[in-house]
This record gives sequence, structure tokens and C-alpha cells, in this order.
Amino acid sequence: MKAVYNNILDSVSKSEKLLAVLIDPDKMAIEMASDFIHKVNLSVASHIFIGGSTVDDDATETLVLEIKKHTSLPVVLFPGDVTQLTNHADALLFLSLISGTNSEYLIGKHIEAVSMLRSSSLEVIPTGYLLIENGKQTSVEKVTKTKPLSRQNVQLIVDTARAGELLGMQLIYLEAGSGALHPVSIEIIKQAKQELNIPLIVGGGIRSKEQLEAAYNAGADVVVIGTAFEDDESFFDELKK
Ligand code: 1GP
Repeated sequence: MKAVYNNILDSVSKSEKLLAVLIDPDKMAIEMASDFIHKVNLSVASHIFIGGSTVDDDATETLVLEIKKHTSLPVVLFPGDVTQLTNHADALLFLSLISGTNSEYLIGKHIEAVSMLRSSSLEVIPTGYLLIENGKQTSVEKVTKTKPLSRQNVQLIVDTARAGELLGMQLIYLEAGSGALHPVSIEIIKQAKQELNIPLIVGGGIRSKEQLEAAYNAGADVVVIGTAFEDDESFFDELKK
């Protein structure tokens, strides 16, 4: 069963746009989770992504279990490290940082994950992850010790995304980084979408409904927003169902 991925494909085929709310277990106090998820449930959000660059051991599992009590939305792991895997989520974005050359994030962490995944029922979705320069250094760059792709070099970004698809990735994620100054540009999203036959995820620095809609109109199938909700939960009011 690939329920989460098949639902994404189904939405893409109907041109329905998806919104993932990203929750960092390091920043969400467990006692605040139910109120936050209540707001997520009232919004147009279609997925909850869980992950962060540095997260305490067990914090992810504790948070996933709490969130599952309060929502029927799919909970998808978006892990910064192997320690953020838990069987209690619905799916795992098995991210390979294909914009970089650090083998740990291309394949190394994945090998470490296998002993846990072997006995797990988690849906694993191979995802080509591209870090794109946004005007400031982000935690992904620091933690992974990889340079982002220049946002001026659209052809290189598009070719990297396409190479990911040709390698068998099922999703491509264009990442400007958490709290990015500049979200991934409309031009990059447009050209990547034209090139790809698999769903396109875009995240990093999207803080307004206008930016969200601009990303959708350019061709993003899934938009991921974390910081804007962390900073101001009233943003959910603008995104009610
Ligand atoms: C970060 O793409 C996500 O990995 C979301 O970014 O926190 O800036 O919304 P923001």
C-alpha cells in the first residue's frame, strides 16, 4: 500500500493543490500540540510534516503519537536525521540531498535507517531534495555541510531535479530552507514543473497567502509551510477551509 503517495498522485491528476504544515518537534511543546492541530484541522492543510534539523531523541515519536490523537490528516516524517524515524507516522520522505555532494546525506543516513525500516510498516517515499540559496545560510546548509544551488542557475536546478526523477525518485522537493529570505522563485518552480513528471514540493520562506498561491500557480503541487505558522498562528485564519 502506498496510500499517502497515491493520494498525492490523485490530487495532482485532479489539479488539486496540497498544503503541508511542517512541525518541528524541537519547537512544539507537547502540551500546545492539540490546540495547534485543531487550527490545522480547520484549515485547508492536507498533510502534517514532522521534522527538524536537530531534534532530541524520542521527541518525534512523542509528538507524532500526540498529533495522531487529534487529526486524521496524514502525518509524514520529514527527518533531519535517522533519530527522527518512528513507526507511528503514516509515511516517510526518504530524502536524498541530491543538490549536494555530501555522501552522508545522499546515501549514508539512508543505510543507517534500514535496520529500523526493515521491521517497519512506514510508507517510504523516495524524494529528491534540492537546497536552493535564499539570501542567508539555513540550518540545512549548516547541518548537512553542503552548499545550496545558486538561485540564478535555473538550468542547473532543473537538470538536478530531472536527474532525481531519472534515478527513480517519486517526489522532488525544492527547498529554500526554513525561514528563507527568498522563497524558491516562480521561474524555478515553473521550469522544474515543466521538466518533471513526478509531483513537485516547494518549501522555505513562504509566509503569505499570496506567496502560497503564486507557488501553486507556478506549478508547485505541495507547498510546505512551517515558520509562518510558528511565528503567528493567526495565519491559519486566512487559510480556513
Ligand atoms: C523547511 O521547507 C520547509 O524545511 C518550510 O520552511 O519554515 O520557512 O516555512 P519554512
